[in-house]
Amino acid sequence: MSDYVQKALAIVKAKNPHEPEFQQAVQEVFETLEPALERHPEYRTAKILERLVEPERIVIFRVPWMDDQGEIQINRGYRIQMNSAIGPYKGGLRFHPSVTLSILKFLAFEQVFKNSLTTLPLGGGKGGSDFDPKGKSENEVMRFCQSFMTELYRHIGADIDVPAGDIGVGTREIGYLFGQYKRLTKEFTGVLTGKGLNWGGSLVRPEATGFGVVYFAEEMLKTKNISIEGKKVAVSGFGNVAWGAVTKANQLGAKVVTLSGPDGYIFDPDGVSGEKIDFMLAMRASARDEVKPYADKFKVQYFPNKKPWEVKVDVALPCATQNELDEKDARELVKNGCSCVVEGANMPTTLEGVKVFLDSKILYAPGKASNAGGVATSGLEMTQNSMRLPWPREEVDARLRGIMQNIHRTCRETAERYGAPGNYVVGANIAGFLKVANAMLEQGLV
Ligand code: NDP
Ligand code: 2IT
Repeated sequence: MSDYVQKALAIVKAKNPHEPEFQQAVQEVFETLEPALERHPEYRTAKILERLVEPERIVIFRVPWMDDQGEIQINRGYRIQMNSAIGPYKGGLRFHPSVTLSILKFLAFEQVFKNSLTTLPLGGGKGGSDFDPKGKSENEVMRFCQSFMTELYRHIGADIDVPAGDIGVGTREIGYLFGQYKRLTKEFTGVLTGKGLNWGGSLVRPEATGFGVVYFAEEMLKTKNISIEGKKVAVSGFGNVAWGAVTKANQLGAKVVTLSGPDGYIFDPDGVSGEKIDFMLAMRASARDEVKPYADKFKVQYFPNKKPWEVKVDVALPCATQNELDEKDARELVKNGCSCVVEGANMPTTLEGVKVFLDSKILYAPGKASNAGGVATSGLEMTQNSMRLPWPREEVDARLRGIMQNIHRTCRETAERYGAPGNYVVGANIAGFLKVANAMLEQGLV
């Protein structure tokens, strides 16, 4: 690392001492930008790195609501408006008890580069709350969402900041949030994405992130003349992204043999297909924190407190959460002959794990490139809302596939151009960075 990058990183660590996830995300990006900074000294003069790590704005707010027993509950709400150089802030909302400022800042930071890669005019943001949807009644979830929006609505808008779903936030929550936004503003606009189909949502948005991950995997394998058909795939998680990935993997003839939850993983040698995929939706809707019900229902092996990365597979798709795949897991995957790791979750691999994948020269795609299909389809939802014209499924899916192919090509070409052929981390980070950095330069001292 050059002196400049080292210093910039040291400042980030000193200024954000209690934010390990944010530091991790910044370090991963900064370490790869060197060749771009060398070629473009103007970024350094303009202090682009220092600006990128300082959110344009953060809103932190109280979310009071009443539970079904009549007891008052208080949660903390957040919206990080990270960067609007290339478009309105855009990014999901996460409702999970583990949510902290550090986690949302890392997600917002990643989002800036991811959104830049989509080729759509989307800035970067993220938000959420430490609210735990697990075990909450429908009415409690609604009251929480209404209270959350009662503050958030002041800070967002179809041309300002457009939130969507993430962990713990799906169509149901987006519905309650949208309803409250409409009451408060009298406006029916595309202020949120991931909406229901009858009120402005886009076809394919629910599946989009997982579909995009598999389209990306397909492109990566093609560079080695390998087809995804017949490949054995390990998936982690059983939520929205995992469901989309499993669905598309099946459509393309691959066999998914694992799913996981915070409780452990299941191994299904016959493949997660057909009604078993529908059961993933039922498990998620039940708001239980477990994948074990799958093993009970379909009589397959269940490994409590274990991660699926010990299974021998050709392709691994981590789709649960951050830092779910560490150095040891990465070594195990590589040792067992896994030749392609494509991230569906945001930052699921630790820095040490990433190094193992890069050193071993297997195909490895960072989430900001491979899971961009979700936000890209959110961008397509915004376009349809602006036109007041819904597109048919085929049109959205074809555009999504085209965008994923485009991101793949951009990553490869950029990595090549900057002296790291085959390195998707370098390709994604530099390509995502250049567009945002240039927009910032062109807009003056912002
Ligand atoms: P869901 O809420 O649908 O599913 C999340 C899954 O991960 C659940 O199985 C959840 O179990 C599990 N999980 C959550 N937190 C933890 C934890 N701390 N430890 C272990 N498991 C955990 O979320 P999504 O599928 O939407 O999101 C999954 C990942 O994909 C996240 O990293 C998200 O940021 C990323 N992503 C999502 C996009 C989207 O459009 N939805 C787009 C791009 C990326 P439980 O909730 O029961 O704990
Ligand atoms: O991490 C992500 O890209 C998302 N959760 C989707 C964001 C969006 O605005 O659709």
